[in-house]
Amino acid sequence: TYEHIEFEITEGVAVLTLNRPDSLNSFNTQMHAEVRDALKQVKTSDAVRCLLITGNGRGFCAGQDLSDRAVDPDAEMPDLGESIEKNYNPMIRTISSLEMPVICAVNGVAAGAGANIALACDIVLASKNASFIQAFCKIGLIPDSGGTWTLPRAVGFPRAMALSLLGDKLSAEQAEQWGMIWKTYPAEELKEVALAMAKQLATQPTKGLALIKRALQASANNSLNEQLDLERDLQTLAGRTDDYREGVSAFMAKRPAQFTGK
Ligand code: T3D
Repeated sequence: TYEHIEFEITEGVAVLTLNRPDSLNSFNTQMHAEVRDALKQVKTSDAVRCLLITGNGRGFCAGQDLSDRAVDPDAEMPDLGESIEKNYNPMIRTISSLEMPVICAVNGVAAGAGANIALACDIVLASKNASFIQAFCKIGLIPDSGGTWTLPRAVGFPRAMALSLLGDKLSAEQAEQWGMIWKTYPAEELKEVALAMAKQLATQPTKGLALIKRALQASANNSLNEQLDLERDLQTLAGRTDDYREGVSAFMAKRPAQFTGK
């Protein structure tokens, strides 16, 4: 059992809930280890076909726990590159390469790495009272956890630059209008809606969804010609799945499809 997260698997959905509400679910070393362990289970378990990440309390995640970084004027500075390499980068790489949809339900403020963990997920839902803050600039740091890559792609370069340099709070509703996230919901509905979406996605052709994710991610760095080649290759793989066969049979027989994720 975990101390700083909650983790359960139900109906094909793994729900990972950050659970240090007193510090707005900021990351200390132990929470990193627990998230790493939970993500490993998600990756290796056949029972999981969708991941939902959310937080307890009034915040989603305030990034790095800065009380672990309170630097004594005489002490040696912590090596942040090491922390990124060991903790944040593997987490973002795992989330973005998981072969299933990852939903983030942003239940409150998402600051620093917390904002960018959300942006690394495939579908971001947020409560109406949530917000996103690229808080790094206010303490002399740069956006990490993939933010310098995901943010400009999500909101465009000028907005990404201003958000990163100013550290302004972006409301979830503004983020929705800009298309940075998928949808906002009243706070009391968010988790229910997110879980229902996750359970629905867990009944879908998981391999196909994973290939969709791969194709869209690759488009960021590909020319049209490269992307056409990639679509050909990934469609070849999709066409060999059991779920494609089932999807076509069910359509032709006018019956609901029973996908196995294989
Ligand atoms: O170091 C490395 O490994 C490199 C990687 C860095 C990745 C990063 O994420 S760096 C960025 C770190 N995060 C921040 O700079 C955000 C800091 N937090 C805030 O700016 C504000 O808390 C918020 C804007 C997120 C929310 O503001 P507000 O007014 O709603 O809440 P609050 O009162 O500031 O916070 C509530 C409590 O949570 C408070 O504790 P208290 O006074 O009730 O005992 C506050 O200290 C605590 N808290 C919030 N964020 C953090 C935190 N404690 C430790 N670390 C935090 N990041």
